[in-house]
Amino acid sequence: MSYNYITAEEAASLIQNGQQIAFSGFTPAGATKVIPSAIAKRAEEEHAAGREFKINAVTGASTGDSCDGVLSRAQALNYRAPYQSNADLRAGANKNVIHFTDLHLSMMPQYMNYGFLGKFDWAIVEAADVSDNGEILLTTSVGISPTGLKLADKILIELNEYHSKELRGFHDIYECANPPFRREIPIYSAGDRIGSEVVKVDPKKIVGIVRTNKADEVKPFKPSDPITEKIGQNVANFLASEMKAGRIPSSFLPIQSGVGNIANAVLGAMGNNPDIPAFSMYSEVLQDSVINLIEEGRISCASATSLTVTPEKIQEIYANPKFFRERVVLRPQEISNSPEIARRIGIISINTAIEVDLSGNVNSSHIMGKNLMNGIGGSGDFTRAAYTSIYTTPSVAKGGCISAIVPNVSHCDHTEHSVNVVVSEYGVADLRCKTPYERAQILIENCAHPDYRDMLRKFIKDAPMGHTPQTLSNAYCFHEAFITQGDMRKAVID
Ligand code: 0RQ
Repeated sequence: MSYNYITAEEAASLIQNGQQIAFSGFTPAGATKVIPSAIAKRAEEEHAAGREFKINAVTGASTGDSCDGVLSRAQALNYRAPYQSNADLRAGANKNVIHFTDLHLSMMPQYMNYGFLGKFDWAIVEAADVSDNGEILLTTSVGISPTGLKLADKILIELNEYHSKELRGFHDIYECANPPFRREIPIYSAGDRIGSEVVKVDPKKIVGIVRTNKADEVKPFKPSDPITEKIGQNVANFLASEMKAGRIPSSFLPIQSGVGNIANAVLGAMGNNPDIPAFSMYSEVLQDSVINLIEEGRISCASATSLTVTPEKIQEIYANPKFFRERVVLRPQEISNSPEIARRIGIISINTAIEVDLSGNVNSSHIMGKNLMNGIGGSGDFTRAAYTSIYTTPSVAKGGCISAIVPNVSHCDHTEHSVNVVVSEYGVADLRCKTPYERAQILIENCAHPDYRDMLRKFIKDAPMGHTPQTLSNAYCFHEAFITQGDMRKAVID
């Protein structure tokens, strides 16, 4: 079949007010760039002419500025799920002008399949290649693309020549059957392949292809600072000691690691630790540090749904595709983040907390109980199913005015029942199988900043006897002090 090659503006002109679109992208990796920008421009023109124009956008996770940023600034988003990390989208969500829901990433494909999100008018997906018979070679992420391509009435493709056709063989596309017909997902180790290299669609659904040549908008990391480095070392030393104690087998266990500077520092420290053998990753995002460790032989293989690497790193991969194809598998997020597989293969999950309370509950997503930061992302998919779940956090934020260890979290994403270990620059709180009073004490003495330890000790000491140390009238005294006086150190515990 011969396709209709069109401009981004022609593609945008096909989109109608109120339509729902499944976009590719999991982080800026594999996100569409030119069609969303053209949709944003169209929205501005429609608004200037006094007409309504907003879309509902569902993606794998966050995207790049040329998708989430432009659409938010053009006030072109009505609904958006399941994760974001863009300042303009965040501002819209926190004013409730963009209706945003924060969802477990592994659940997205099935929420789409079951109809929980309604009908999909379009799938707009970045591809490295499209064959005449409708075989789509995805680029640097898989995310929700196979499900979007299957469910949407019509498809628009950004055919991005920046990405190498050598990506063929990196992807492993597999879709689960719907209950009650679903069987186990037959993955028994991180590198197993069970699906196909491409997504197959009815070519008649592809109404247009837009040619582009653009790198993913992945930003380089900030140089690591002493605090993130210390957190990384604390995690690596803890894992080495777990192996020594026989709680991690000598072959080690697969690692899941979140995104950002702390995750980068943790993987760097694990790579440098001589007591940790080469290990595998069963994760959602692969950052630059993973590519370095694969090249050094410290990571044996890595499974994820996105290759969130800088342009410099992706060129290293494209220069040596055979080497990386044997060591990297990109899966749909339903599979990369599957709790079934995480529990089976015994992953060690490492994610970042905004705050942790004295029971061990974790807030990963909201500031002062109300404003969305980014979202939970895949942290919940892995935490609940992990062999050992770890949360990292600097002990304080905003120059010491905010303690990351608080009497009660202002929003709860991961409960004390799922959180095993907390790590700050001061040390490691191993909460496994501890009582509520023991957990509180270990968190204060091992992870809290010294400026806050006496206040937290007083919270425990003054609490009336019960199974869990708690005084409801003081529960949010740290947060109240920050909101009213700009500093949690001014909290009064009475
Ligand atoms: O604010 O940007 O204004 O300086 O939060 O904090 O320390 O730079 O760390 O970039 O790794 O982000 C949890 C948000 C941490 C992130 C979170 C402020 C702090 C700073 C960023 P500024 P840092 P990071 C992977 C799996 C989601 C859960 C997860 C995240 C800004 O890691 O979104 O891991 N995780 N998912 O000052 C007020 C506090 C604060 C605070 C930090 N207690 N109160 N502000 N900050 N703690 C994601 C995917 O699945 C794709």
